[in-house]
Amino acid sequence: MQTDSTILELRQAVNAVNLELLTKLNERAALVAQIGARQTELSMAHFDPKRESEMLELLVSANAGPFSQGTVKQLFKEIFKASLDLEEKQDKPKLKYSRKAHPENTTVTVVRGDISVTFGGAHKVLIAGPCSIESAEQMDATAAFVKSQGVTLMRGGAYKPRTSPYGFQGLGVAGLEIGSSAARKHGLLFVAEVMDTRDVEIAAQHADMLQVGTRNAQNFALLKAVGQAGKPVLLKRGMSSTIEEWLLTAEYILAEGNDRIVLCERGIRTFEKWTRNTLDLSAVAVAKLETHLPVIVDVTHAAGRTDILTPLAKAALAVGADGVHIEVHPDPATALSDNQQQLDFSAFERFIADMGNVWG
Ligand SMILES: [Mn+2]
Repeated sequence: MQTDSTILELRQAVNAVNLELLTKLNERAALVAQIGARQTELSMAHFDPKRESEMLELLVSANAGPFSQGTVKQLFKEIFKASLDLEEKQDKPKLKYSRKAHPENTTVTVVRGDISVTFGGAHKVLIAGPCSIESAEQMDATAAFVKSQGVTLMRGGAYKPRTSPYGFQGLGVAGLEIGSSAARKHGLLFVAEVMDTRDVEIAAQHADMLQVGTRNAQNFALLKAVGQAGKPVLLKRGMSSTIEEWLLTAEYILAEGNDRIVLCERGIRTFEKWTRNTLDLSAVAVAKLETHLPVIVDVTHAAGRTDILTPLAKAALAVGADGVHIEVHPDPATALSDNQQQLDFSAFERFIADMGNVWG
């Protein structure tokens, strides 16, 4: 088909305008990038809705057509969005969690005396223990058992974030004492969740690693306090956090000067009901790519059931996780929390056998 010579000429003119627009758009982008850099220096937000609406008003009042006001707004909103993306993108290498800022893997060592475990190194790490600390007998039995299974880092909750205020809230300081003494007696390290800034100091005295749980993933005061506590942090992903929000959570702790952070994917909320949460293995792969921090997977809370933990743990390690977190209890049926999803000792032994020789 032959093209009309008038159309050809007009198209040439359009090409020329396209190139002019491109030059102008990039001129604009370069200016915006300078503004963005200055805002970052001053710790100011890039997005300013007032400024955007002023720019749009100015454009609409200057618009002589043929584009409608709505079209002009729409086009410029796209340009504003692209500019904001540019500003955010140029900040990203400056984020402390970013692999761009720190290309090598960070290893996180949890240590007390001559007992230590390292995340992100050559070996995969298994964290195991009960959901809640309930009694000295329960923790003593669990500690002896997990030690016999080759575990070095035992978990146990002294402060329990429960959906109902009438659910078991944990033993608090008494629980921390029980957990740490059981760990010490059996030569284990101890990780415990902390929920309140007021408890960080006492928790740090008893635990070798502090956990920030999924419900506190955006408790920024707690993140700052944990960042200052001088202990390694097990940082769970919020059940409704995007990957970016999760990593920015780590940034809060990093910004306090603490880079001993182990990220933990624990399943996110979706429409699915046959698992308690949906284990997001993509997030593990993305976190390993985007950050230099170790990443582990909590299979227990992701699944909410005991019969798929081995395949989930295998999948987690296959996708690049540096370890697995799992709950085990001497008598899960009588546990004061999460009694549907904790393994008993014989099921834990089967889990260890099925996983094979993967732990360091
Ligand atoms: Mn639990």
